[in-house]
Amino acid sequence: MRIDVLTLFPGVMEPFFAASIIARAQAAGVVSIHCTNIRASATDRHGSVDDRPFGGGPGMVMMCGPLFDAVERVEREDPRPATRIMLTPQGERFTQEIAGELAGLKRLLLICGHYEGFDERIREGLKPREISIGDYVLSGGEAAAMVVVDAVVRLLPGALGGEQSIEHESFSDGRLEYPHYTRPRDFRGLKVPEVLLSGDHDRIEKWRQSESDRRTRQRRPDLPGKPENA
Ligand code: 9D3
Repeated sequence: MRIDVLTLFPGVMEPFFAASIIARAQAAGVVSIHCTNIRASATDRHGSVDDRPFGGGPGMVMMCGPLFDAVERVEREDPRPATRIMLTPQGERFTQEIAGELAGLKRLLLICGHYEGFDERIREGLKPREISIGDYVLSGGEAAAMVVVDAVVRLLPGALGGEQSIEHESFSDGRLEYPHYTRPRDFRGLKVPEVLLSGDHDRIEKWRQSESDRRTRQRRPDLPGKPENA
């Protein structure tokens, strides 16, 4: 998969993509991620990418020209057609299901805005899918794009290397994880549950399932949580 990110802050995003699982996935050839500064497509001598809104009002609006140019330029860099995704507060809510859908594509183009919003003709002309990561106010699309890239890349075959399969994880099966413990057995009087030290793998498995169910019911009653399929 190839992922392009259009942003005014490539320097904020690049170190994130250069770390951990995403870095390893890139080194393994599973994905390549390219950040492009929208400002490189500005046409005036000030490097403007935003302007005041027609009709008045607060804030600045991302201009059509630089963004269309940036999209057209990066799309020409690779023959695979890109699925265009714009990160906006008005988008559909990002979910694990959407992450799975995006992970099946060959090429993504993520567009991050800053300022009050995008000129509406960017929506009309580029017809991107719009995604929001939740109901809270960010100062731009960059943090949201990092969330989307992280959730998608770790689903790509080979991205997790030798680690265990994603089938066991929260949300993919609609329930939360059981509690985890490691050494020491007693930390300042806080003990590891006896069952985990018992060596009885049948009992351990049953305990983990019941803790997972209890936690899901208590904290996330909205999740499907299928204890009967466990
Ligand atoms: C203060 C400006 N807001 C008026 C109530 C509108 C607004 C414009 C631009 C709010 C946030 C932003 C910047 N946010 C994003 O670009 C963004 C975002 C978000 O804020 N929350 C959740 N998902 C996303 S994806 C992109």
